[in-house]
Amino acid sequence: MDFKFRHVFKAKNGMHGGGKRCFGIKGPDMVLPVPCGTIVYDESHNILADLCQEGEVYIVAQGGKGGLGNQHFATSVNQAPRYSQPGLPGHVCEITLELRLLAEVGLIGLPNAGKSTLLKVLTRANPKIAPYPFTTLFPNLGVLKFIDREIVLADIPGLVEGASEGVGLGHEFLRHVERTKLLVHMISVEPLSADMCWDHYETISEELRKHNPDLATRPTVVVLNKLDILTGEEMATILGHFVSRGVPAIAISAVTGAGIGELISLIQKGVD
Ligand SMILES: Nc1nc2c(ncn2[C@@H]2O[C@H](COP(=O)(O)OP(=O)(O)OP(=O)(O)O)[C@@H](O)[C@H]2O)c(=O)[nH]1
Ligand SMILES: [Mg+2]
Repeated sequence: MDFKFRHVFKAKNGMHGGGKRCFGIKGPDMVLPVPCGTIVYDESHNILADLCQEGEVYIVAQGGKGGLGNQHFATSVNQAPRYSQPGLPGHVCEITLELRLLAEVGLIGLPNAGKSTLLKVLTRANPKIAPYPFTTLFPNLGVLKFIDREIVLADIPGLVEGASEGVGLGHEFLRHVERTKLLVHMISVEPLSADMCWDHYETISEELRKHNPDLATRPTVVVLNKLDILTGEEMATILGHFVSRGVPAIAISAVTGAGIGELISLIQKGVD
């Protein structure tokens, strides 16, 4: 947001030199703080820096070198020359900043699948959850804690058909899952029919493929959510439908907690 409405950043000039051989004070650096995971591009979209480490610094535009005062040009016959060298202008350039979150696991799926509910169950994040699509407007991060390690999960806004071409909110956020090691693809069983659940799965898989073929081959845990609204038999039918198409899935309920233990161990295995 800091860069959304303000586009011109200019460091202050250094001070002028003065009499008695005084040089002017250097102008203060203009520092633009950015979150970890920010990529800096130049005008032709080449990557200048990928700032992934806390405290990492990249100099985008070097200030101009100060000029030399007249004392530098003094000679024995001209001890106070009327000449001095002017300072050089600073570097001016145009850059693009792009944030790609540094999460190990990305939660993806259609709107209303229960991604934010799952994030809330797995981590201490407190995302907004509501029974309508597009509740999540910006990615949420949460940390899944184990005794010996922590895994960062990103819950991104729901994707829809055409997301890879800019439909809905998802396109803007698909890049946030590009760095993840593992995707958790959530499908709500709410349509109640195995065919429709499969359609939803294919819609999202297709958008991932179109956005970046790498994402389509990323290790993925397919999760059928809202197990609690089905009978055991109905759930088994849907799971069978996925398995027969070569996509093993697990069934969970983010609300009752059923299947969450199994999902956690799959996540742990998936990122190791
Ligand atoms: N019955 C049932 N409802 C669930 C379950 N998980 C989530 N829900 C409900 O589904 C609705 C949508 O949940 P969210 O977590 O906001 O869904 P989302 O995938 O984050 O949705 P977007 O942010 O719009 O993409 C909410 O009303 C949840 O309470 C579940 O396991 N069972
Ligand atoms: Mg959400």
